[in-house]
Amino acid sequence: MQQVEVRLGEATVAVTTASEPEPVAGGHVLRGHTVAVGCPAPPRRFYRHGWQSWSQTRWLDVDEPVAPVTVRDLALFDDDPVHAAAVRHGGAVVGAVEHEGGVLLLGALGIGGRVELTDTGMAATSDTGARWFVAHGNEAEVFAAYADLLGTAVGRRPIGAQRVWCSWYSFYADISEPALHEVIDDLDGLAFDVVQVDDGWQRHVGDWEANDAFPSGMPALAGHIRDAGYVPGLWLAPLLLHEHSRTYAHHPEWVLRDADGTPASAGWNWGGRLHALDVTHPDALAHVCDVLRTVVGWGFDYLKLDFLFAGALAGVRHTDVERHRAYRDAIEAFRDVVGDHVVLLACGAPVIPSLGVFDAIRVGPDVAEVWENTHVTRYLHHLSSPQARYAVATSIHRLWLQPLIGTDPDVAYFRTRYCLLTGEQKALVTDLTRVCRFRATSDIPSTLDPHEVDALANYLTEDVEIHRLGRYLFDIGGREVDFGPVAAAPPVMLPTDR
Ligand code: 9PG
Repeated sequence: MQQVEVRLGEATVAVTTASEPEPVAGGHVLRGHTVAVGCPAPPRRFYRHGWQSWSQTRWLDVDEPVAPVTVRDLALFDDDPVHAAAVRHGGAVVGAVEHEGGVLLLGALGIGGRVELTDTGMAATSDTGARWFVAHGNEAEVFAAYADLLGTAVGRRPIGAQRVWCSWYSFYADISEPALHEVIDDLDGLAFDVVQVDDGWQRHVGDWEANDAFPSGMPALAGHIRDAGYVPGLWLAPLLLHEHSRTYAHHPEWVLRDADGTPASAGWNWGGRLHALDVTHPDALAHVCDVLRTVVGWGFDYLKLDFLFAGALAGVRHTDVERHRAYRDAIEAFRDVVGDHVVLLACGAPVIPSLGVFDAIRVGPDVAEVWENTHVTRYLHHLSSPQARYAVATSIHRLWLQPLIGTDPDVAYFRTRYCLLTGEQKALVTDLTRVCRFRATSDIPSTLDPHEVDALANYLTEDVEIHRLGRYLFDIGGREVDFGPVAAAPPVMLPTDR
């Protein structure tokens, strides 16, 4: 390790690296499993890049307390559980500090790594690679330069704008063939590209067959969607096995284990414990590839693959590969199986390791028909649970990914019925979807007022130009929209003893 000074634009930055910094477009490349950078002036804010789709991603004040989620099962859905007890602010793969003279960015040119805020700058470690990019200057420029190198190192696969009707935020898991048929009739004339069937069609999480609410079967449903003029889309959580699934009962040897040999927890949902499929086990991988081959064979050309963090949890695997590498190998196999034409949307997914394989990725937690779930944020410190405010805050901080992958901020709401969001809050979420170039809703036209149907119809067909004017300020079709008051405000939490 050596400590050297490197000239980055206008600034001189002290770096700790294993080899001489190598100049590249927009910055320098450092090497080493651990590297560090010193900020030219005291850090004011830290860009915390959440590990997976739902994980909080935000510029935080360096003085904000580190407030871990207080419930272990929730922590599994929150951010990288390996770092849940970290005492410093940190993020996955990339981090940045803002000081009075600009922004200093440090990011891995690979699929893993953690960047932590230090008193004087940032320190980073990685088990998956040893190349880092460091840059200093204007925020937009340093992130664009990083994205470019990251795209070359890991991959890029950006897609055009999407218009999706998704069943989740109206029906939740209570979907059925007749209910979806009714919606499809109801969508008549609305310019969606995709009708995506979400959670609720399967026998169990892990048993990916139609349940009794879909008596005609999934190929018939896909055919019905296609006949109506839409691309059939389907949700599945291919890397999870519910403890009560048949697949888990038959193949307990397929799950990730803790060091003591017990099946590792991948969280709690659907009324039971979840386990993570160990996709380094050749039979487990073959099984999940079969599932994907089958659903594509049914006629679904748009797949929302959810809860993918399960593939990169720490634990004992059949083959001892680093956890992000295990995830990456699996999703590359998924892409090979489904082919190039299928749109793959990642959700609950480690973000950087998904680049180049997925067409789009959820870039924030779930929206909800409430703005803020204050009990969950205040008492449990859980900012990745469904709430519209944090969906806006996290998604808007992930736009630098757009040259590499489609950015899905979750759905917009046009409805007044069954929705507690104010008109202003709904408008901000809708503007977020415009900025993200990913337009989705779960609203059912027959539950909308006539003017709400018009608003939805216009939203799907409008052609607005978008210009970014600042970190949070956008020109959207001639309107100035400021996401700052929502996106920059710290969460409301009770003080912690840390
Ligand atoms: C289906 C949903 C939808 C949604 C996904 C995902 O318990 N939790 O913290 C939790 C977080 C997210 C979540 C569900 C539960 O939502 O993001 O769009 O597909 O699964 O179950």
